[in-house]
Amino acid sequence: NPPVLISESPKKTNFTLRRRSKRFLFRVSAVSYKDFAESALEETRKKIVLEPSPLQERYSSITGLDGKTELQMLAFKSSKIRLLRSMAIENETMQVFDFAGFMEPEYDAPIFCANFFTSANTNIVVLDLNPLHQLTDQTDYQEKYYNKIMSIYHKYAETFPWGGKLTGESIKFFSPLVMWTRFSSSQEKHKALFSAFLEYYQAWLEMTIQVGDEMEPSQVRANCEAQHKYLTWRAQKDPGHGLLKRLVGETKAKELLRDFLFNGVDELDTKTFIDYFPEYETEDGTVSDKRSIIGKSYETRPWDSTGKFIG
Ligand code: BLA
Repeated sequence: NPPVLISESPKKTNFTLRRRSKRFLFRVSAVSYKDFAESALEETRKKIVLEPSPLQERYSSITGLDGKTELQMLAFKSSKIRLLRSMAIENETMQVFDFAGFMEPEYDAPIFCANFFTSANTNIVVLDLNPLHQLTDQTDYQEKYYNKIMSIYHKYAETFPWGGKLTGESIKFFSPLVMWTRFSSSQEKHKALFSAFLEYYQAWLEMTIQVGDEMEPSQVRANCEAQHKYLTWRAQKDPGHGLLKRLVGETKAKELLRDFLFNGVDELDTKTFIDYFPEYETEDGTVSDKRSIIGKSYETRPWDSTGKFIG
């Protein structure tokens, strides 16, 4: 079923800008990612029973160090979904959205991943069902989850073209369905982003409903380790860290990353970042501060239109 537009999401907001002692009033389209989260949750409740996550008691909202930035956190679980969580950050000049869904280890369904960063005029967007297992050597995983729904990607490919070079390491966490794009703000684009978000989300939700549980202990262990590797990468190297630290301070940012956003990194397995990504080990045995060893890569989309990896 096509997603329905539940609310007129991108809102009109007034902003005043001071420049050379004159005041200009701008009417710009500011997007409200809190509405994105509410719509996804509303869709979820139509299909499955959501329970509050224990994380919700500890994380609901935070005001940034500037006294003006609001961070809103939501966290749920279901019988199959280990964690469905959202963080929306807003101030006068910026909106950030990080919405993710992680399965219990008995299920191998992908990880839902929406990361939207909006500032004055630019938007950086990653929207994907991140594969739990490598698609290159698990072709049945691609067949099981992606081949049937490639039309969702094609529907938005023209509106949201490939965003250009990105951290090379990121590609292996992405699927052929990924929407990686940058664009200037407009109401039309934000409206299209809202429907893309709901459509990707509904595809994921359907997968979580259809997926059967693994009975083989070795498979459950493999799912658990794959999710832990993903969490370990993002808790250490996600591009949003710098901004999050500036907004709430280093201690709070670290707590948000390890306990809320990438919850499970300290529980699902005991392997360390260096165990998974030894190329980041420095001479004294610590993790390199570098965001990337490979560097920026993939000027163009590394999948063909059928979703085959072409590098
Ligand atoms: C930039 N965010 C980016 C970029 C990517 C992502 C690919 C482009 C820069 C790069 O190539 O690294 C997103 N990368 C991802 C995602 C995965 C990944 C989702 O590997 C998953 C595996 N973004 C957020 C949050 C903030 C944020 C919560 O999701 C802030 C709190 C900010 N992202 C942010 C900023 C940039 C960015 C400020 C631009 C700065 C930069 O490029 O370093």
